[in-house]
Parts: sequence; structure tokens; C-alpha cells
Amino acid sequence: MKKKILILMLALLPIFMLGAKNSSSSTSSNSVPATTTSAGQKATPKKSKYIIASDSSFAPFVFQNDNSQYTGIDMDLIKAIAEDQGFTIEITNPGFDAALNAVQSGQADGMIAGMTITDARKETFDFSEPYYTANTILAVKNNSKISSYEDLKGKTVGVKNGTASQTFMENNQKKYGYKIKTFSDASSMYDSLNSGSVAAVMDDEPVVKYSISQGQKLKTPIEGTPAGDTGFAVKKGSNPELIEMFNNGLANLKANGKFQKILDKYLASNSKSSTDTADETTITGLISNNYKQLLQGLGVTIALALLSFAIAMVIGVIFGMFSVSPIKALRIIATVFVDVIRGIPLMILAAFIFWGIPNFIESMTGQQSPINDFVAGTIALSLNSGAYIAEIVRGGIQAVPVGQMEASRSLGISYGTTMRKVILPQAARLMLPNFINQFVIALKDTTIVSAIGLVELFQTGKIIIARNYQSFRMYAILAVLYLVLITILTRLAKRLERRM
Ligand code: ASN
Repeated sequence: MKKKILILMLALLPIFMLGAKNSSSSTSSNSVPATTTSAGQKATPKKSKYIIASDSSFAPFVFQNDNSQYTGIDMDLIKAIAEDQGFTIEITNPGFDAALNAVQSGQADGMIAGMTITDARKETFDFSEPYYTANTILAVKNNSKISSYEDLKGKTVGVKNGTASQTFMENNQKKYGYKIKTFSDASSMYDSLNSGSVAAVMDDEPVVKYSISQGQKLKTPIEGTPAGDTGFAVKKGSNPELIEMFNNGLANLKANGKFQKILDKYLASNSKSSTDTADETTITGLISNNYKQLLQGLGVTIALALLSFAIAMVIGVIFGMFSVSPIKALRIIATVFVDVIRGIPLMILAAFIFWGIPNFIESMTGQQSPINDFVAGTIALSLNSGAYIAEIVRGGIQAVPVGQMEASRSLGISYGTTMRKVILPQAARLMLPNFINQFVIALKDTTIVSAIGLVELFQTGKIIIARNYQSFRMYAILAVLYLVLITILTRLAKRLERRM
């Protein structure tokens, strides 16, 4: 069926197949600060595995290559250091802001994401020795007339949330009178620049220069401003051995030339992220290069929707029954549950479960959270749909005339039996179309939980766009994929409805 979806998508989208070739230029900004740790040292790992969080698209430091693998300076560096020092790592790539949160809430042990060492961050993070020095720089479209910060007056500048560039722009906002728009990831930020909804973006110089070298039609009219050194970070006071191992490993890699090799691999002016894969400026090229990744994302979306909906049905039926119960306490519990969950936006619920609660537990007990993004997303979606289903169940039961309950009870049949044998069978038929409706909503809501870094279909698309900037075609592909998926599922559900 998955194959069929892709074929259908191909058939529906010939209109987007016009290609736009990009021109290419090359530049690199490159500086390695001196470090003091001497080579030849080794520290002992204390954990069997360290979870390292990173950005999702911050080329050349971290980005997905054409095979959907995360590569870049930071990825190669941390792997080489782990190998050198003999510790095991698992890397997650939820995005910069999400990575900051993951480390702070104890979901990750450390983070490497071209992270600037700032005084403010030193309050909450411990840093390794620096491995790179980067400026922060303003990027505008090739044809933009902006040539100074003064030209930004009244215009909107994009920044990525939680970044050093954001701090820089905020500190200078009064002086130059621009507006700031904050983005959760690079792809939406650069998309907005391309589409003209922001006049400029601020980002790290090597990143901007790299994207220009990869064919992005951008320019940097103003000299970059030193943002500081780049380092590896852990939550303040935690995993000191990880910092020690990073420093030792960095010193060794510098001494044996491997570090320079990693830099050269990504910063040499002729380095290209694309190799012998298809042209990504067409729909067919996009699909043939990324279908594996898209199917994976689709799989996560379907699993998330089905699993959370099944749990939501259980929650919803329980609370729905509570809300029509003759026992007042149960009715109150149901009302409170529905009101609380319906009153909290899904995104905040997901963030609270994934970051908030673990952060709280960690600060109380020092224990790391066992909840991963999929589990947190499933819980949030289940609670959310559960509240709506509870209302559907209540409505369905109440739509059955009260006379039926009274008649049955007057015949001496118990409340439970009347419910099971008389009311629920009729109510279920009334509820079914609403359940289907709720399922479609739940499936679409899976896109919302991508905010916690969960790589479902939407997030997969955003990651691909971050690599190739093909937002028009990629979002069209995503829209068609969701459309096909939802149409198939609703058709199936309708058939089921008819059978019942
Ligand atoms: N240099 C940026 C910062 O430290 C990192 C990033 O955007 N990944 O804020």
C-alpha cells in the first residue's frame, strides 16, 4: 500500500516538476581555537552509554546527507572522540532548542550542535574546551537591498530559538528598530527568508557560508560579529567525566591530525553534500532520494495515530461512562479530566510531558527520564483524544431517550445490565461517525507533537527541506501523503460503519 501511495503522489504532482537549477559559489569560514588539554590522556566512562543531543539541520556541523544519515563536523567529531576515549554514544537530533531542553531535563547527557559558549549558558551548562570559533552573520536574499543593520529598520529578521544569534539580535533590537521572528528550526527560517516573509536571518557564519557554497541564493552584506567559541556541553554539574573525555579526545584528534581531516572534509571549498544522487529540484528526484526516509516518517505517524487512538478509546469510554454515572463523584472526576485536558493546547501538553515532568523528576530525584519522544507524544495524544472521546461517549449515551433506562430499570433490570444491553448498543451506532472524525483529527494532530523533536512524517519533511530548501515541492508531497493516508483510513472506517 505504501508503494501505491507514492505512485499516486507521483501522478498527482506533475505540476510541480519544473526544475530550478541553482548556481554555486564557495566560501568557508574557519577558525580553530587553541586548547590546553594535552594529548595522550584517557578518562573512564561512568555510564554504559551516553545520549548526545544535537541540532537537526546546521550544516556543516550537523545535517542529513542524501542517505538520510546525520553527518557533519559535530557528528564525525563526537563519534571520533567516543572511539578515541572508548565510550559508547547514542545520538539524537531533535533540533537546537529541543536539544537544549533535552540536556536540561536529563533526557540527554550531553549536546554537540555548533553550540556557542556564552556566559549566560555557563550558568546552566558546563562546557568542554572550544573546538571551533564562529561569527554570527546576517544573511539576505541575493537581490536584497539591505546592506547595513540600519537598513533593517521596520523589517523582520528571523532567528532560531535559543541560539546565540537570537540573543545578539535581541540585544540590538532597540538600536536598529527591526522586528524579530523566532523559528524552531533552520528549515522554516530559511524558507521564510526565501519566501520573503522575513527580510533577513541571523545565523552562524560557517552555516550561512556553507549553504551559499551549496547553491543557496543568499548573500552576507555585513561583516560577521564574533559570537564566541563553540563547545560540547553537559548540564551544569552532571557527567563531568564526559567533558573530560571530550577534552582528552579532542586533544588526541588534534595531535594525530584527525580533527583537521574532519574539518577539511566539510569545509574545503569544493566539498559538496550531494553526491551521485538524483536532482532534488524535481518531485521525482525528491521522492527517489527520500522515499525511505518518508516511509519511515509515515510509519511513525501511523503507529503514533493508531496506538494513541486505541489508548484514547479506553480513556474516553471510561471517562464518558463516568460522566453519565449516577454517582456524583465519578461525574465530577470526568468533568475535571475533560475540562483540564481540553483546556490545555496539545503542544503544551506534549512539551510538559516530555520536558516539564522529567525536568521536575530529575531535579527532585536526580534520576534520568525513561520517557522518549515517542512515548511522550503517545501519552499527550492519548490524553487529548481521550478527553474528546469521553465527550462523544457522553453525548452518544445521552442521545438515547431517558425513557429507555427508566423502563428497563422499572422491570427490575440493573443499571449495569441496562447500560450494556440497552443503552450502549444504540449509543455506539450514534457515536461511530464521531469516532471516525476524531480519528482523523488525531492523525492530523500527530504533526503537532513534532514540536518535541519526534521525527514523524511532518518532521521528516522539514528535515529534508533543511537539506535541500525545496519547501514548495516537499510540502506538496507531504500534503498529498496525508491526504491519501486519511482518505484511505476514512474509507476503511466508513466501510466498517456500514457493516455495523
Ligand atoms: N551557534 C548556535 C548557538 O549556539 C548553535 C545552533 O544554532 N545550532 O546558539
